[in-house]
Amino acid sequence: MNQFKFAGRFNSFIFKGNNVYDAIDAYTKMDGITHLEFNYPEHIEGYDLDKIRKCMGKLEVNGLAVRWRKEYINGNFTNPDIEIRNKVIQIAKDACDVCRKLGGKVVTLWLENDGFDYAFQMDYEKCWELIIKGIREVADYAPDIKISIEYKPYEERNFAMIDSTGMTLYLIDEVNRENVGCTLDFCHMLMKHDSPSYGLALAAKKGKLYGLHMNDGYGVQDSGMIFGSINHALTAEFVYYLKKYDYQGVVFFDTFPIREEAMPETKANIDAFEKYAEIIDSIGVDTIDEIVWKQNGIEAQKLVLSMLK
Ligand SMILES: [Mn+2]
Repeated sequence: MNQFKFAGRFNSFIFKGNNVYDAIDAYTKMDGITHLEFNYPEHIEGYDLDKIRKCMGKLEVNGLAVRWRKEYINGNFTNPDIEIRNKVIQIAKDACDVCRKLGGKVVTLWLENDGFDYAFQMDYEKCWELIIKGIREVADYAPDIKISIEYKPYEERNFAMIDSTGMTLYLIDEVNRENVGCTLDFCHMLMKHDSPSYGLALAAKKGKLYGLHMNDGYGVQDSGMIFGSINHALTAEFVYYLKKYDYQGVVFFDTFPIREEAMPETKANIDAFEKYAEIIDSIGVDTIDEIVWKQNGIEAQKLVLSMLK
């Protein structure tokens, strides 16, 4: 049985009035959590790296996710203001430096403002090239860091430039750098009506699956619900493919406990993931392979039902 590495979302604690040190402290007390995942700059600025390292204890850092807020709403790599665009790139480079200092390996880029809302608002080819150039600049600056692109189909913009698994893999191909891959967010995939496992398989086959944001939802919005709470069959299939491709990265739970308490909600995610991993192991990847190879809907459904025993 492969041992998965788990990380939780800092903001689950911070949005309830805690600071980063409190959140780290909570994670050190939780069974199952092995890694930390910071937002940059928000979880680093105003904090002391040495104190963070001290608080971490045995926990490791997986990486940082860049957040460009407020002044960046008109675009990240596609920002029409060249000075703001330069700042966007600088923040991503700074994130790589901090990531390395904390022993992390992955910097996640969600291009939340690189999109459009109106017809005639954007020169698509020009902006596509700006994204490619921007990502290359960051990737070449930090060749030892994995630059991982997380797509989301819409929100903050009505249309995101990088809006699907297919577009993400196309982007990775065009960027053409050894250290550029992707992070797949289960809810974002559901929002796009992308099959989560299909995307996982294609990204993993290319060696480009750098990260996971695990959660669940109904597909209309970024629900950020507890892993495995809604889509039983899709979740089980996803864990089967993670085992099949021997995913070695960190499993980060990108869930939003707004009304739930952060600690038991994090535990509920880990418990669910481990339960699914156990179910897949008990049936066996090889046995599931044989069912999948039949390409038969009834056989597939029998397998899903057998998991409820
Ligand atoms: Mn996410």
